[in-house]
Amino acid sequence: MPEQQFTRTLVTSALPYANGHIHLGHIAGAYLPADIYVRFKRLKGESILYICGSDEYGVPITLTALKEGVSPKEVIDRYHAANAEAFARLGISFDLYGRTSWDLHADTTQTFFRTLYDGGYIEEQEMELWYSEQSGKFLPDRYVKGTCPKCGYEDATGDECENCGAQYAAHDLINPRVNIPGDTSTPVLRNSTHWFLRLPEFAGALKTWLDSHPEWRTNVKGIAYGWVQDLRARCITRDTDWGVPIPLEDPRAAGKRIYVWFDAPIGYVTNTRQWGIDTTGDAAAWEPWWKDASTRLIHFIGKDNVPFHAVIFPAMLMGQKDYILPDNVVGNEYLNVFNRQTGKAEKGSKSKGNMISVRWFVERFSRDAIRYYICAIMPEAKDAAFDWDEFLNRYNGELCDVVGNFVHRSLTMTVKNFEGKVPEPGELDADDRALLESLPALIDGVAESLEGFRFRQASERFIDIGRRANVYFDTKAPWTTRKTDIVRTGTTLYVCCQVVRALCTVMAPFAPDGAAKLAETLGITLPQGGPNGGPDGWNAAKQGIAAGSPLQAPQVLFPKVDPDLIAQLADEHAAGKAF
Ligand code: B3M
Ligand code: ZN
Repeated sequence: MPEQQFTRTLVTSALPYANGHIHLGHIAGAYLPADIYVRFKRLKGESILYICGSDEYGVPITLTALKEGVSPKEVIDRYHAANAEAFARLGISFDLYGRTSWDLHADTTQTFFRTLYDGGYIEEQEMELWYSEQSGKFLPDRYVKGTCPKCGYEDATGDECENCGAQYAAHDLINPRVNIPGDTSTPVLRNSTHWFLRLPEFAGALKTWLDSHPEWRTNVKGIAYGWVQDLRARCITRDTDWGVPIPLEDPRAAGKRIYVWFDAPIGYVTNTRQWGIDTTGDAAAWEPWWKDASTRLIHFIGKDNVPFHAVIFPAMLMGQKDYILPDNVVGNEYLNVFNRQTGKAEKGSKSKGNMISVRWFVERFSRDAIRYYICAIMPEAKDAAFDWDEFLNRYNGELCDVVGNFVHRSLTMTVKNFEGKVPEPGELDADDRALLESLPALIDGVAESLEGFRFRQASERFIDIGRRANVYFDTKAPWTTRKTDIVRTGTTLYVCCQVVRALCTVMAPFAPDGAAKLAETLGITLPQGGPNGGPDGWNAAKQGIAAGSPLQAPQVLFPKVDPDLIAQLADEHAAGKAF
């Protein structure tokens, strides 16, 4: 099959629920990889748009509100603002971070629903649901808890077990109990009408579409195929007043709303619409991003969101007739937490208090340090674990010692001995030529990894450029030749400046602040690109930096982290205070 030519790329990251602070697990799953990818593409000058936002409906939010005794609106306002800020501080560079509570979103969602309904893809079903007579309401999702009929997990919800993934009818739940503070009643079963998305209608098309993407990650494909083999109609409404109203003139829709997992992915569309209005004033500016076959749509998500992005949302898009489908769904595994006491990795959990929030972390470390380490251990094919010692060793030992140090000693020596300018090279020897000639391929190597969504490999290849440069620097020993052979020293440092120039570009997606500082020192601009594209600043790195170019005094790009600080913060973390 010939590779499809795309003219623009739309990247999305899963919309985090606005019911808690985002933590490093979120970042490793859906945000950092997407941001690195987007920054790379912007540098390359491709037309690219990066959309995200808060997921503001659903039971997680109303439950938080109930437990805190505040309104759902208060909850979402608080966490929307906090999370938007945390992302910004980490340099996650969305073009728009929207909200599903916007009116515009109700409009997009209702249009999706109506189109599916009119196309015959939505059916009604009368179903038995758990109901609390004490609270006088139905108990959707996590409002009822009980024992899983399949695995015996005691915190299973009404129709789904988060432990074993089983789905079952409400009456199969064992020992149901009401999960509302103050409600001590035993739930009873009652009938209610709901609306279901007829997923089996899309089985053939979904299978064909999945078959056309052999390049997807195996973990994502495995889950998606598993679902497609066993599709059932899925309930897309709930008994709640917190959600998008059902756009049907039907008395049975009273007191019910569209299910959050139906509206949430549509949030990507809403937020693209809002972005179009904000940036162009044109209410139709979003359409090519979702309806033009030359747009490449890529979803970045954590593994638990695969069924929704690789099966259900694509089916919803198919039912709209004129929408494109995702070209890739990049799903990451989980980032666990290494427990220093037990010496084992464990799942991040609120009750264990072992999670590290972004807001806590960005107060204590530079975002380049955080981004670099999380990228270096990114849970792409299997779970990874955050480990304080490893954070220290990899940041200090790789980004600081290998890249930062090479850049710093090269530029310091150059500025000192060559009047603040890139020196004129003398005759090149074999070492000089070997390093210079290897640079384009090394830059391409990083690009190839990024294009293939292999972020760990990309970061290793980036550091590898620094390693080679250090070997060269040590072999050439310019600090010695400086006293005996200034021409030779100039040649060495000229070659070093070329590597520094390449590193400046290559580091930008991973460590944007370091790259910006270095660009200032080198007197170059790294193109910002964006939705309209721009010059190819990535490959421009291969042209190097001309002899005679003025240099500013070098700054420390990556200050080392103090091991004592790590020890102290690891203790705080162990005490559950890193959130
Ligand atoms: N908010 C679930 C989650 O945070 C959900 C993702 C929505 S993406 C459309 O895992
Ligand atoms: Zn179970």
